[in-house]
Amino acid sequence: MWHNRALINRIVALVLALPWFHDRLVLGQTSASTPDAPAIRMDISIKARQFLPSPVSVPVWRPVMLVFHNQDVELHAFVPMRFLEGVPVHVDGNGAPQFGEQGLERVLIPSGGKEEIRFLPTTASQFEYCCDLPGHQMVGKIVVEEEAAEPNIAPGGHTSVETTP
Ligand SMILES: [Cu+2]
Repeated sequence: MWHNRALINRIVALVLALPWFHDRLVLGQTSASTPDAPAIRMDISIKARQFLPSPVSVPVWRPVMLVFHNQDVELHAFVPMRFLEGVPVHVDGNGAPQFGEQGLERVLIPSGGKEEIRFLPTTASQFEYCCDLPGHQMVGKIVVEEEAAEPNIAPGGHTSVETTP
């Protein structure tokens, strides 16, 4: 049974790891961001039962890669609570991701472990995530900011800018 569950999780992870342009097709949305726009990398250390730094700020409609480094001697978890519900997420690293019907629910990150979590923020807002292991009481915050200027479009790109409702 356990092996089946692990296999299902692996398959779900693969299915969710689709390119960004497909993500937008799935979500039925358009934007000015390009599929090959470089991801914005944010390194977050987990140390002494804290997520550092927190908050981190990222622009909306740009692929983001959160890289968690567990520098503690104990296991921790990244739990996105609600903010990644229904959002295609690519997870990579030596942690143990758990997916449910709403997508990524939790990633266990071992001591010394590193986990990359990639997604496309589509809403400018503030989101909290946590570690839900007993007694840890760890909360981190991600601020998705409205971009002041036009998103960067590669020279020669044909991406058209459409007004969002
Ligand atoms: Cu923890």
